[in-house]
Amino acid sequence: MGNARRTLAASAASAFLAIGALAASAAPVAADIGPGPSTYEKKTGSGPEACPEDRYCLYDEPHFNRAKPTATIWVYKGTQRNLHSAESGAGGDQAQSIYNNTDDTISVYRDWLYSTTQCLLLPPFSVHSDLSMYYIENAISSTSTLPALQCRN
Ligand SMILES: [Ca+2]
Repeated sequence: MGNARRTLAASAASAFLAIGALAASAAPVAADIGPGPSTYEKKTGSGPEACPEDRYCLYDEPHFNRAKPTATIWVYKGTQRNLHSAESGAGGDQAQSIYNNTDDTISVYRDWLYSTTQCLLLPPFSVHSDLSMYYIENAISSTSTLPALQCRN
């Protein structure tokens, strides 16, 4: 009898712990302390106005595809560790201009996984209309919004 009651109490306690763990994992903790979800979409168009609010955009051509309005725009949110991957829309080594239409600072890197061989900083709501000025045209391979991964050069 005593044993049965103890077993019951123990399983009740572990059930309580399981519910507690479930509740903790469902809470939106990552949104508060982390970078938030990373997303991408691909479109065609030209001009900074083609870049949606709260996104940063990599344009296939200089000056935001001005001379070629049917060219691609890669539209990103958050950190992209490898722009060459399918999850990032295979936007690596393509961009010739960028518009940061977010209130975050964006770092763009020549190599994937935020390698610091060459890194270019985009403050909130800033542009680089011709990346050849920095010799990084058609060469960007990762991006980050994380302060810990910001450009150090
Ligand atoms: Ca290009």
